[in-house]
Amino acid sequence: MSSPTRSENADYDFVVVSNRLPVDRVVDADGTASWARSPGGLVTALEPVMREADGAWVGWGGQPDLTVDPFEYEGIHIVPVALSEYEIENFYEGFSNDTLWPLYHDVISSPGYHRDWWESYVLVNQRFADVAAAVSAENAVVWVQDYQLQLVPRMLREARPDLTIGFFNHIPFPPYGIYSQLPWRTQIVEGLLGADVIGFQRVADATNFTRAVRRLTPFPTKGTAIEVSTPGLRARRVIARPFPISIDAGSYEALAREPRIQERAREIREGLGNPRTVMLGVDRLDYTKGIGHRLKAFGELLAEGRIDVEDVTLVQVANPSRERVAAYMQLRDEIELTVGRINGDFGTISHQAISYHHHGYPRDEMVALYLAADILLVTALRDGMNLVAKEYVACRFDEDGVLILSEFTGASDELKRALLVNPHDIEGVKETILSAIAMPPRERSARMRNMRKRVLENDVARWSSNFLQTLEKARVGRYDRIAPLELPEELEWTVDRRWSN
Ligand code: GDG
Repeated sequence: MSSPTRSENADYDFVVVSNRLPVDRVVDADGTASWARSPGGLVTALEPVMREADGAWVGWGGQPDLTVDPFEYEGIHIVPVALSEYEIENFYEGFSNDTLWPLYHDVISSPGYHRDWWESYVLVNQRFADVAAAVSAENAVVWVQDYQLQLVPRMLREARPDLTIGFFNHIPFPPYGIYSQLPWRTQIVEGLLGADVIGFQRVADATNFTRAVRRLTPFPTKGTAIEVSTPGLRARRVIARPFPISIDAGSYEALAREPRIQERAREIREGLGNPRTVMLGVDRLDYTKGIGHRLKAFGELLAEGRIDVEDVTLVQVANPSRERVAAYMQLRDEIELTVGRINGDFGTISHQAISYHHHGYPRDEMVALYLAADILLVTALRDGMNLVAKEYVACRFDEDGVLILSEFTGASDELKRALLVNPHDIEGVKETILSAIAMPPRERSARMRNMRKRVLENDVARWSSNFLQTLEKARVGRYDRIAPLELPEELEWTVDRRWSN
């Protein structure tokens, strides 16, 4: 185990810490193990920064008891952290995915509060902090990612006060009335306050957090600034503000422009029996995504004869997720029962109502699906951002396609020309689906053009550079001289200019 202080070979000036590494351990049929790059947006966003800064990435390799020495992968220094089977059950599936995830998503599912899960969360966070402390050079910048590691900023600051520490929360931060259920609510807030800059997806997440700080700590807050004074440590100004994440929009558009992908999109439509309208849903199979609400609206439209199965097909990709957590097993059963019923009731020999896929696809196929879809349906009940919505927009270089987007996603703050829906309002969702089907081409393209401008301008490279520039200002101590900003009601797309503190 690494020591909690700086080790002899601590020589990375930039360190990213996330639960999962940017590479996955893959084992061939003959038992040979190797590493493959995981396709996530975070990797794409941080890769150029990592290379330039000669950075290290600290994270878990995705399998139990994987004790592997640090290694280099395509120019990135990978520093694996081992998790035991017990820790995967208690820290990861338990506290992260069955306590924090439902609590932070409006308690859509009931969070479990178990002291042994919490103990495991503390221990594992300490391990990540120890490893990060050991590999960080003097005065390094460390960027911690997401809700699994909220105690790491404080643990790291205690071990290494010289570091500049950033934290980004990919999921929502709940209102205090919900957050206050958490028996360990004060420890989590104190853990996060170890960072210099705490980033959230939406304005509402940042204001929820500062409100929790006011209720649970003696630290004064003003707009984006929190004045933290801890006995024995220098008083610091912590900045908590939104940095809405995005995608590598250019690479999605480039793929969509490839003739082979467009050909594949045509094949997909043909395979569906060339319906007039193809609607698409792409989600991890998660109760936050509102897949059931979408199916209900679609099923009712078919039952009422307001759409015809010959004309409209819904393609639903439900990527398997957290399959050992009980709430996810139950959700899968519910969704698949509903899909089966709708297909049984309305399908014909030549036309299925719902083309349902419980597996993941390669990115090429995803882009072909985006191109094949006249309408993308995003009906999340709560979602930090929702990258799928942005990917659809980035792919539609033809300026066609209609985005139906839940107002409970972070993306709805920026994509105002989507058809915004409240997914709980089933009649509203049904009406919106009908308007999307009937929308004239001119209106489709005007809306899509507007959304494309935002997604292409505010891409993920811009997101990471905005965050890191803010962190750099914290590093050189400039915050002490910068007046805190007031948080607006909601985020405008010009966020980057207005928030350039
Ligand atoms: C969390 C927050 C926030 C899905 N199926 C396939 C596939 N995907 C890709 C999508 C997209 C990603 O997975 C899903 O991202 P989302 O943002 O939609 O949702 P979460 O997984 O819940 O992500 C969320 C995000 O973090 C980032 O901060 O936006 O709010 O919950 O990129 O394309 N990719 C491939 N095959 C699939 O079958 N290749």
